[in-house]
Amino acid sequence: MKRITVPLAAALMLTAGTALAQGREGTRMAFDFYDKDGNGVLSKAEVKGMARTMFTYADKNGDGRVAGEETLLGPRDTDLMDTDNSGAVEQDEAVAYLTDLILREDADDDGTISFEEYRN
Ligand SMILES: [Ca+2]
Ligand SMILES: [Ca+2]
Ligand SMILES: [Ca+2]
Repeated sequence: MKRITVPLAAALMLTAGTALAQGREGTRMAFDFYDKDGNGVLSKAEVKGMARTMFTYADKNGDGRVAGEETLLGPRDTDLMDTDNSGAVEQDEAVAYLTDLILREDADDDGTISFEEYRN
């Protein structure tokens, strides 16, 4: 299978509709991309890297905040993630929220996300 080397496609697949988007092959490519050490599971650090990439692509004007027309998961991003009530989602808020969200898929509670957990 072709391996994708640019983060853009993987990040777009994620931001287009969260980790569930684009079918099994797209999910597999995204998973492999973020599994930086290639051990077949996503550690918390790798999940954080994924969350940071999602934030970077969501922040289209590069001002360090996701606000207005920009969106990570949907129009309610700010309600969900704006823990300091600044009216925007900053990177630390997005990374904390998304990391929690993804790590919630850790069905066997081993602290890492396997591909089977990730695609569910
Ligand atoms: Ca890994
Ligand atoms: Ca922005
Ligand atoms: Ca905020």
